[in-house]
Amino acid sequence: SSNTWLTSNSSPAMQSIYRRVEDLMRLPRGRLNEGRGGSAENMQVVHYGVEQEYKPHFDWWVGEGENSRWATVLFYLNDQKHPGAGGDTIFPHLGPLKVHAGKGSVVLFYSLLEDGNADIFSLHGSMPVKDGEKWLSNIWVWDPTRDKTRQYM
Ligand code: PD2
Ligand code: ZN
Repeated sequence: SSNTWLTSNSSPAMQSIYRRVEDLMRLPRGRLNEGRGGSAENMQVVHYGVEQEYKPHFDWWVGEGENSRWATVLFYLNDQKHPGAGGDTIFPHLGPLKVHAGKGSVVLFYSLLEDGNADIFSLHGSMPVKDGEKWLSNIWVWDPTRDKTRQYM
C-alpha cells in the first residue's frame, strides 16, 4: 500500500475529527492532541490497490519504559465495489471477523486489556483488494496510563 500523514491540528476539519474521536472514546477534550500532553498520532491515510494487503499484525508492542499503542480507529473512506471486492479488515482470532464498514464509518478496537497487558485477540490485517481500491485512514491512540508524566482521567 502507499500512505501519507495528515497533521492532527493542521485545519479545523482535522481538529474536529480528533474531537469526535475523543467523544467516541469518552476521553477528555484535548486528550488526543498530538505531541506534548496528547496521546494520539497524526492521521495516516492509506491506499490499497488490487492485490495489496496488510498482513495480520498487532498494533501494540512491548518495550522497556516505552509507551504502546492502545487503541486504533479505522476510517473507511470508500465503499467496496461489490461485496466480493476484498479489502476487508480481518481479525483472525475472532472467528475470523471480517469488516469493511464502508464510506463514512469507523471501526474502533483496543489492543491492550484493561490491566495494560496486550490482547492477542486484537491481531488484525487488511485482506487483499480483489477489485477496485481501498482508501482508509487511521488514528493510533497511545496508552495514556503508561505515560508517567501525566495523570489519566
Ligand atoms: O486497512 C486496514 O484495514 C488495516 C489493517 C490493519 C489498518 C491497520 N491495520 C492499521 O491502521 O493499523
Ligand atoms: Zn494495524
